[in-house]
Amino acid sequence: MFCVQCEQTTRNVKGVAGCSFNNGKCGKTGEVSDLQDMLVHLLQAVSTYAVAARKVGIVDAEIDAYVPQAFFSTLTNVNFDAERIIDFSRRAEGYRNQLKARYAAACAEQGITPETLPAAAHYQLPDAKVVMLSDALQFRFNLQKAEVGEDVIGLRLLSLYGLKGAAAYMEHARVLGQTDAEVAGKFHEIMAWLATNPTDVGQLFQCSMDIGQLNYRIMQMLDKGETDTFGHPEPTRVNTQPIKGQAILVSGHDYHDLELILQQTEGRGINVYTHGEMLPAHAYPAFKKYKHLVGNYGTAWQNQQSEFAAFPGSIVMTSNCIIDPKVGDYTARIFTRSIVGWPGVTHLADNDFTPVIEAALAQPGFTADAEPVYTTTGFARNALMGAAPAVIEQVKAGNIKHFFLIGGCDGIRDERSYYTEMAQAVPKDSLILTLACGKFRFNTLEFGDINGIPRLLDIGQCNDAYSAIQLALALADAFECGVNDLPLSLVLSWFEQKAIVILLTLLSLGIKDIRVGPTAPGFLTPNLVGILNQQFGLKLIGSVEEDLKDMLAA
Ligand code: SF4
Ligand code: SF3
Repeated sequence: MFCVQCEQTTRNVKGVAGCSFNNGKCGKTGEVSDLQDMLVHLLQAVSTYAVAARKVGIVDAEIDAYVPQAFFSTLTNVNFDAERIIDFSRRAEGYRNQLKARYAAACAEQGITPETLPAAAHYQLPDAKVVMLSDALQFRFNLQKAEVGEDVIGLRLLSLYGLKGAAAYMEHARVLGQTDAEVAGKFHEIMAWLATNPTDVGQLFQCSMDIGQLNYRIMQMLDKGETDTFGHPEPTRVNTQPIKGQAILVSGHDYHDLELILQQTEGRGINVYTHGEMLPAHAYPAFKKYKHLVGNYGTAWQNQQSEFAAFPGSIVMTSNCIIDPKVGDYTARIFTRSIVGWPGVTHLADNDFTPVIEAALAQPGFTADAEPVYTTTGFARNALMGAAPAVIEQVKAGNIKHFFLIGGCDGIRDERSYYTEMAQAVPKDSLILTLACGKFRFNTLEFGDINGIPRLLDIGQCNDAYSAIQLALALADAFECGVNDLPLSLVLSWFEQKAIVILLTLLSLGIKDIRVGPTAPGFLTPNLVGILNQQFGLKLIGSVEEDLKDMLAA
């Protein structure tokens, strides 16, 4: 195996080695990793045919939806089940064959000579897993390192991993009814182009910016899907402590699944809790009507093995991030949905959550109410825009002097305490905006307010970076300056590919001087990090004191 896509990738004394041998740091086996490389190869073949097919008028919405969905299964901490990855590959091969035949027929009908597509687009999936695994060796993404150099490999991976993040958001948007044939066409073009193993550094760099721009459109679609379906989030206080009674915990990013679970548990005497990135659900009007949605339990993904073990009910993983449930011995009461998979864990392929309800009822539940501890969420686009005039007034009066966006993913490294320390160290006349799961390190601390405006404003999930961008644009408009001229500092934490694509989106919008940590992405060479620093002022986090001085002086 070779995998270097996430922040916890294997490092040695010489630097980043990437995960190799038999197991990744995340628990992904070498077998699953190689099969995922094969799946990506097949999905690129589908996209190659989808691009050709579009030129003769064939656009297939089902295939357009499938490719990003299956690609999503290869993100960090999403699917660890070899058999499911093989199933995704078989279906991909079926779609490729279908497109191939339809393309040939359309060319014949229109009197067009079919394009000669690269050999990779014709790959035949073998029957036996052992042959798949030996084939997969030729699909590793660092194979040509000696030939093309590590910067080219790094830029290819920046695009591939960024596109994985965009694919995940496409799937989240699709679940809420938001699809766009043009976006899908652009996605296929990039997939197909990356399959040609490009070597031009300028073109590769431009590709990563194109992915950033594409993802901006996708986040806009997702925002529309969420707000059209569930209403606009309103600032909402959420209890983070247990309530007496039987319980279901819903994790991941998929609000549609949460809604189904709430509908199917209504009147059953079961309390439903959000976990991790599901927290902002409490702020949507559509969810407020469910009285049995009682609170948020647990913190960020990396703590799930102890937190789920202690949860006396059943658990549903609607999307990333799952880690080994055997460690906490809760395999029998955790369930996966959609692209998520773990061998031996029950996967719910349809919308019937009866097994989850039965598993919850078989558990003791919480025996008493705990003393409530609250956090507040729901400062997404609409609420921020509503608050903007008051914020602008306070800025003009000199009471708010700086904005910090402390956003991104959490993870295991001790260095991540930087983000808590930063939130605590920023001057009292500044506002802190948060999004994604990194906030769980400090979102129950008391930050107070500035003349009624809370100093800590949680925007929502990682994809709600879209709302943060809208606020920045509105402030820039109000102060008649560019976003880079605002007293706004972005301090991001990354873990996996969704964070990579959000970073690409911010860079593609021309946003400069972003700080990112806890480490540089392992697939970027020091040379590439240097180029990003030169072009965008992108910096790695350092000490809280020095970074703060620098940000406030800017
Ligand atoms: Fe390693 Fe991360 Fe890849 Fe898992 S996802 S194998 S930890 S680089
Ligand atoms: Fe990322 Fe798993 Fe936290 Fe959506 S998805 S934020 S880590």
